[in-house]
Amino acid sequence: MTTDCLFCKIAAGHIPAEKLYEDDELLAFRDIAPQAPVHFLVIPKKHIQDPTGVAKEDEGLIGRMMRTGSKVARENGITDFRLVFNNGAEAGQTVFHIHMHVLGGRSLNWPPG
Ligand code: IU
Repeated sequence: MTTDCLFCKIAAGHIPAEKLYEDDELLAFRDIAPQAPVHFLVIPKKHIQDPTGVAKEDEGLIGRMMRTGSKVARENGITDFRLVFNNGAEAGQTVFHIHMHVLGGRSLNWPPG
């Protein structure tokens, strides 16, 4: 755990979150500022700063994030959804612990802003 990282603190249970799924490696929880009727985040419990920081050994973990996000989306009533990883401030990343947004429950525009 990185002590000054908000998502490490959520993963460790030190800060509360509305959890949708949890196992030894991953946590899914609702975004506090939802941008769609269904909007949750999937994070690894291991601290990885951003997609650029994903190592070869993490490839399986990232695959599990996608599979888990898709399963939790279906469990929350959506079959069509968007998966988003922001990498870096200019791309909209505000929390520097890798996270996958899962958004759905309304029509989503493309391209994003
Ligand atoms: P971003 O890709 O780094 O911009 O996404 C960070 C998300 O984390 C953003 O959608 C926030 O609303 C969300 N979030 C949260 O769910 N809980 C928090 O305590 C904080 C941010 I700070």
